Amino acid sequence: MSPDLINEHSNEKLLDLLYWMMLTRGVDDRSEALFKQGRFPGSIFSQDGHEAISVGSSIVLEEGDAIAPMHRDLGSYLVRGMSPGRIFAQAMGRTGGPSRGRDVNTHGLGDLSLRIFGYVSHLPQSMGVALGAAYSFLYRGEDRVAMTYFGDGAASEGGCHEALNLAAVLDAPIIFILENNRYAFSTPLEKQCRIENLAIRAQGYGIPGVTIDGTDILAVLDATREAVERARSGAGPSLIECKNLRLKGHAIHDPADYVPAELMEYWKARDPIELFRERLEKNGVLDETTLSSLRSRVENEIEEGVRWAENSPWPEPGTLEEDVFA
Ligand SMILES: Cc1ncc(C[n+]2csc(CCOP(=O)(O)OP(=O)(O)O)c2C)c(N)n1
Ligand SMILES: [Mg+2]
Repeated sequence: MSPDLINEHSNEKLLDLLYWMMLTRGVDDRSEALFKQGRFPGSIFSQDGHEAISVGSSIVLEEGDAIAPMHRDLGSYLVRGMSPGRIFAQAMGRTGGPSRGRDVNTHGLGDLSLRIFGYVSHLPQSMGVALGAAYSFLYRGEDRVAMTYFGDGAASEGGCHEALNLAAVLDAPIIFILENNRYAFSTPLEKQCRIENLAIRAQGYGIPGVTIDGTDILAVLDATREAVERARSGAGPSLIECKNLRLKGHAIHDPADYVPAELMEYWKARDPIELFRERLEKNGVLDETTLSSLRSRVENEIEEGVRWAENSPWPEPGTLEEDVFA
């Protein structure tokens, strides 16, 4: 765990990071419960174990920057301004969701007014979309950056290498966050490649690449800050590989029984939220009262979000052909 980084942040900022991770876990847990109650036709991709990555990276961005999150990046959506209510409404197929009831999946979970691209289901094609945004910033001389996410599985696809290479050649202001959670659905890393740290591939593109602990939010934030500064200064893209494990199955239907028990135990003891909570307590930043008020704040926001989503109307059948471009 990054030893000194805690001193670089105010207590307010540290508690804010904890809050966003707790909200992410809370929305994810509630989504699972709503799914089991039959109130959620959409599928749920577990976020457990990814909160430090999605929150720690997206929190570095500024208004006007663009982000192309993937299916483990609920934290990025929340941090970038998408409310829990809209996220629930999306999975419920209500008009309050970003795709206005056209899609009950996270695929349609984009909002250009927040500069969030809904992700492209075909892995890893969101990387190219984010690169397009980054290049447009460069072309127009705008002081903005783009950030995108992809998994170890997506890293084995050709589009990943095309996006990284082109970003390097263009000196595009983009940050590539690689979530190496050791599995692509049920395929373990060792069946995909013969290397342990995927960031070494950055050398092949001529860009910086680092491998960091994806359970340590301060390490994620620190690495991202450096990459964002680099991109803003005109020095081009960076690759940040965050290592972790998905603490549940790929999606709600998957019990992940192919993951060895010892491996799961090892990473469960490194739950990013628990690690950070303990660290804040040890450093005198968090006490029981503050924690319980954070918990109630999160719980209230989730309750409010569910209520808002369930009150949001279903789409009118007559609007079926709206937003269809081809
Ligand atoms: C080209 C393509 N093949 C297969 C899928 C189905 N699929 C969706 S997510 C996923 C696993 C991706 O693994 P990884 O990139 O490691 O991300 P993780 O789910 O582990 O976060 C698969 C196989 C897809 N969306 N696109
Ligand atoms: Mg993976």
